Amino acid sequence: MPPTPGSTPRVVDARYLTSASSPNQLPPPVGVEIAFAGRSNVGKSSLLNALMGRRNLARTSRTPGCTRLISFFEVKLADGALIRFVDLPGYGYARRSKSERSEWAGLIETYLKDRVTLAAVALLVDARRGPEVEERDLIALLSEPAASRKPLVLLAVATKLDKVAASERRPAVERIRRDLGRPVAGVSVTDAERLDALWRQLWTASGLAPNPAPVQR
Ligand SMILES: Nc1nc2c(ncn2[C@@H]2O[C@H](COP(=O)(O)OP(=O)(O)O)[C@@H](O)[C@H]2O)c(=O)[nH]1
Ligand SMILES: [Mg+2]
Repeated sequence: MPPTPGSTPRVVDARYLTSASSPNQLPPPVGVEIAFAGRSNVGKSSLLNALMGRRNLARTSRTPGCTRLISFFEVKLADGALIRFVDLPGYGYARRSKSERSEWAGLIETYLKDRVTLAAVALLVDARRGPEVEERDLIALLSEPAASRKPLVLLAVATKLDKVAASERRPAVERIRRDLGRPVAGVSVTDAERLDALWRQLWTASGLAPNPAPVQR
């Protein structure tokens, strides 16, 4: 049955495709990609696992900054559509050497500026911490005109909302929204309803949802 407008996409399969540590290792650009960005430990891998309905496909780690690769996952939806989820390396490694930081910046910037299949970027921000300079830098980078790709959807996501007291959740998300000047989806890996809402937004942003609702670019 074709999906109905407003419904949540159902994941029927998810698999790891490949990882790249330099631009020449990126897989051929095929289909539609949604990238997930955020500082180390913000909850990227956990969110990817939750959205893909897989416990440990995107490896989660308690050691911040141990992922220096761009990893690609292929997600198959019930209507047969394929979406690639892309786990970007976390930023905010103060302890890294300068050359390592510039290698990282080169890879991530090349990907974000040139990738023709990139439809949307989910920018993750810890709900308790709010955006800092790295998040602003990333938004500025994504706002620059890009030569080879279409304009993309930027979705801000406030993570680990369960760690904020229930009465503080709405104000915390609202603060981040005001700070970034764009809509923010609050999520927690333990909150299925919020995860579904985010999935619907990502699906719309991918351009694969039926009669997509307008999304702010
Ligand atoms: N309470 C809570 N903890 C979370 C949530 N998401 C991630 N975490 C924890 O935060 C830590 C870092 O998560 P991870 O997904 O590895 O972050 P990454 O470095 O951004 O990939 C891990 O200990 C996770 O269990 C969440 O929604 N709620
Ligand atoms: Mg991770």
